Amino acid sequence: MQEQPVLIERIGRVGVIRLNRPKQMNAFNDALMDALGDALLAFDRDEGIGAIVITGNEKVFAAGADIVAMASWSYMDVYASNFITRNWETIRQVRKPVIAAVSGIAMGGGCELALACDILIAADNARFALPEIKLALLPGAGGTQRLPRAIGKAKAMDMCMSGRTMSADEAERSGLVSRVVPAESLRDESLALAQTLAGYSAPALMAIKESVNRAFEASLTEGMLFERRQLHSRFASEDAREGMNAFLDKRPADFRHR
Ligand code: CO8
Repeated sequence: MQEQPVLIERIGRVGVIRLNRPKQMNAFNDALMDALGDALLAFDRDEGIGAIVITGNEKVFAAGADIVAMASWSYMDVYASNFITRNWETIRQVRKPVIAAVSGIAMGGGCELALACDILIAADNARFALPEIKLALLPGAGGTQRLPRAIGKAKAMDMCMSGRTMSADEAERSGLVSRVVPAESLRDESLALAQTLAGYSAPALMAIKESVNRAFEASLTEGMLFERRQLHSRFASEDAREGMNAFLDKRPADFRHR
């Protein structure tokens, strides 16, 4: 029987997606990216899910695009099929928080997928690289755009042009990852964070995600206006009423995600 390219698990209100082509170091082919996109959209539609975790195995998050598949493609193949745009960017449609839990190698498209997530937790053995230059390609799945926004031009140019590897420590110092944890506790720490988020008001988290992402698209004035209107609209939500009343009553809030 053929292996599933991603494995799906539900843990309470958390949806876990495990990249699963271990023999190919989780290299991305169409089957994997279609399955990842389907799983992300299914969890996003599911009212019983409040946060999503994408992970790999202990040794590798993902080693990037499948070079075996790409080696024979022509310009017309990738242009006509809209390579990458077609099915790699489904993650941009997801409105719930997505956490990347990265252990081991996150290279090329693997690093770019992690960069496309909202929060990136790295195990202390994680290694990040955009080595496409070594193939005479370039980081074409958002790497040249998201990396400078995350770590600034100097380090982004260095990583994209040299193809060098960045350790988990340097990645944390540089702002590429949110937190570094011991490899053996990556799963527990990621799930604990996801469970915390999933316990908060889902529409409030969506408003935060939209607002923070807007910071990369808009001027400060426009971004602030967007943020302010998001805040104002929170006052029309049942959850904000409940959150503030629960604080006043000194009891835990019971959010209904409304
Ligand atoms: N694609 C296909 N197969 C791969 C890939 C990959 N990206 N990476 C590893 N594999 C396979 C190897 O071929 C090998 O298979 P086999 O056992 O059949 O020979 C198996 O996985 C194990 O790999 P290694 O023996 O090389 O294992 P090591 O532990 O020695 O090395 C590395 C691991 C460092 C990850 C090494 O395999 C490597 O450098 N891989 C390539 C990484 C890379 O270059 N990634 C970028 C790919 S391009 C990309 O992601 C671009 C995305 C968007 C741009 C699009 C442009 C058009």
